[in-house]
Amino acid sequence: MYKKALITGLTGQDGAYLAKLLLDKGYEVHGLVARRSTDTRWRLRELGVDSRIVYHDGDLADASSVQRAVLKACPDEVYNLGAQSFVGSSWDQPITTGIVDGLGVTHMLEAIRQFRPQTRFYQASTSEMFGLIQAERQDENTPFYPRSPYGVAKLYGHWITVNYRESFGLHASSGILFNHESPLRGIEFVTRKVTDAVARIKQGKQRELRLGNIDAQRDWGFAGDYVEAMWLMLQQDKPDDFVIATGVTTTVREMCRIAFSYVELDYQDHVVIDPEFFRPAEVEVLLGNPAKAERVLGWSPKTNLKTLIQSMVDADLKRVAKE
Ligand code: NAP
Ligand code: F7E
Repeated sequence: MYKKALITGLTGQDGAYLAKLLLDKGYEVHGLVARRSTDTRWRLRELGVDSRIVYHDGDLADASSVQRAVLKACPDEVYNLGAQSFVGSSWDQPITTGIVDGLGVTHMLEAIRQFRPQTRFYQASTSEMFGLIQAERQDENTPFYPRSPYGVAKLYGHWITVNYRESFGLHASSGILFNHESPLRGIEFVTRKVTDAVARIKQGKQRELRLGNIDAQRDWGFAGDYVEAMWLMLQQDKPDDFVIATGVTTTVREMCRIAFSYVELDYQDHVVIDPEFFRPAEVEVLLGNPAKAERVLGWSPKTNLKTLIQSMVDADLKRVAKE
């Protein structure tokens, strides 16, 4: 018997990779997709999966649409990836971020509890919940200290997932994922902002790249590897929480060096520090410990940062050349 999955955030980076993974495994894939005035399905087309998905019009802020999607899709598994996911915007839209990234999780958990309690649930939690880090390497037992409205909203989403698991016995798991990137990453995130700029500068279409705090450190992995961990969590007998990371941390500065040097440029000739891109409160360093995921799920990252950034530069070089 094939399984049915419902993905929120289907049109985002992770949604597209996860849809492909599940379709390849023989799942019937449904997506909750919010109406927008512009096309949002380009990532699904890029991976060749857009016509193989059952779409449900809905928004995580609208509990009735979430309920309808669950009732119509009758999913075996729900992956809740929908979110206002850009940390920088969360200071400009703190209320929307709180409703979608926080309350939206409860809308989905309530729909499952009331109408389909056998459904397994995955919550897209984040290393941003660690924020001002309380341990050098963060794992499932590290205390949280979020530093942005995004981190705070996600922390609510995380704890309500734990609470519904403990209160109602739902098979609800939370993946605490560290930064993961790909050629399908949104252009506002720093890796993609850099690889897009490298491609433009190399082709004479841009001269400089304006960045904020390039001394910040992140534990960056490849999104394609990370969606596999999401799926593995829902295949376990017992729901649980897992840190998904590479265990290596790198500065934004070093990531720039990797990207520019790949096309024989020196980042120091092009990067300009601009106060506009500094945050009201910064997460200076993140470094995950994925030992539990390795032990219980048998998961480990397959892609290192250099290979990842070079693949993103390659994709951007091709795209920019066609513009
Ligand atoms: P993304 O590319 O920004 O995608 C976000 C998705 O959420 C998009 O499909 C977006 O739809 C959808 N969405 C936004 N508001 C919505 C609403 N009100 N109702 C329903 N859907 C809505 O994010 P991502 O990188 O794929 O990340 C996936 C999830 O993992 C997010 O929850 C994110 O917070 C979390 N996460 C990401 C990372 C990472 O490094 N990528 C790490 C940890 C956790 P539109 O296309 O219509 O805007
Ligand atoms: O910033 C610094 C910035 O926006 C990374 C989301 O997927 O991962 C992501 O959140 C670092 C920060 O990602 C610029 O200050 C410097 O220290 O690429 P980012 P993020 O904030 O880490 C987590 C795990 C999520 O859950 C989120 O959804 O880079 N930085 N200069 C800059 N960042 C940006 N965006 N732009 C700059 O110009």
